[in-house]
Amino acid sequence: MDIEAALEEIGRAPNLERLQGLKVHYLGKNGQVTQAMKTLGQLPPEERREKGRVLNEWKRALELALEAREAQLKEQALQAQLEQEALDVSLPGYAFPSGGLHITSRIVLELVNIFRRLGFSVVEGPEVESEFFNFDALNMPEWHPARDMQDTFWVEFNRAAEEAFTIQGPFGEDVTGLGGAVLRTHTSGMQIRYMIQHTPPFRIVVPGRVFRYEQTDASHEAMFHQLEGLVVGPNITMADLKGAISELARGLFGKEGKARFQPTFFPFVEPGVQFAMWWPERQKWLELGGAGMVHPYLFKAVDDYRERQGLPRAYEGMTGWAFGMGVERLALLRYGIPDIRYFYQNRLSFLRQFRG
Ligand code: FA5
Repeated sequence: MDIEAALEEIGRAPNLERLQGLKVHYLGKNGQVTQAMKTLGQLPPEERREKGRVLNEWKRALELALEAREAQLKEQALQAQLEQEALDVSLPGYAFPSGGLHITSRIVLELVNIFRRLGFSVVEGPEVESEFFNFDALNMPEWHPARDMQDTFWVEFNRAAEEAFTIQGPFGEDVTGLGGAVLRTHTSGMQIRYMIQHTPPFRIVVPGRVFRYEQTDASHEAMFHQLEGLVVGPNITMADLKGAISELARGLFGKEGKARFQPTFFPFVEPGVQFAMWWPERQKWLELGGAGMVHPYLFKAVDDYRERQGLPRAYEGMTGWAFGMGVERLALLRYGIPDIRYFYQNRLSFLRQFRG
């Protein structure tokens, strides 16, 4: 065995696997040095001592060389890894643009939170609605001129879609056949849906998207949002309605906030009012929505439907009030936005102004 060549080979081992192979080759159980040591016993004593000394020296030298090369290779691997994973802290960072809520969503949340504090629950309903819930049950039968107050998008199902699509009633039943289907023109249909499913007393608000087949202008969009409110119980009065809307005005505009009511007509309330809020900053009134005492016709329509579902009548002797207001209108006036059409053009320069 050539010890010089062996030591050199170890010093040049290209990697840890090869090094391990060399260790086995020389010092393993069947390695060259180990084998040579096993033959010592057959030698005469003089030779044995000398050869034994040499072999021990070789063994020691090989062990040292293996250790040294192993340390070297490990150090090289570490350096390579460090170089590869190096982080240049002087490079410019990545930009993380953050999103934000749309101005409409922000106002809806603000409104809903004011009502939550007043003990209202928040519910939502379908945007594709049956004619029955959007009109008929709200005291607007087909021939009623009041239907013209809200120009309507009618939904026609083609036969394939009709099979796949149904409008569900309050109990999940199919009500597609209750008249035609419309994109809801207001959130008031939810008054009926909720009353059918629940027994009074209760207080709810319903935020949602509504649609009207209208010529758009600076204050009219074909898609906008409303917030509906409905309170029903044994002794609910117009005074409660005024109190709630006035409280809303204070929630939105601070201590100076107040509300004004003027008589008007909606088929589903009697008496009906429209309401405006005082905008202290600009010292003017903002027309925001309609309201009134729930028309007895609605309670009857609801109880009739309940009866058809096998439920007890629940609305005899009840009174209630309801309101519906335009969410974008409130935003327009409050922020001095000149045109409602800006809301859904999705121009970032407009939307970013209202990011919180
Ligand atoms: C209604 O929709 C009634 N459902 C409100 C109501 C509910 C009355 C409960 C009584 C009881 P009206 O069509 O006036 O009413 O709409 C209510 C509000 O929605 C309006 O005051 C206005 O703020 C907003 N609005 C109506 N049409 C548009 C439109 N095209 N674009 C933006 N906002 C609109």
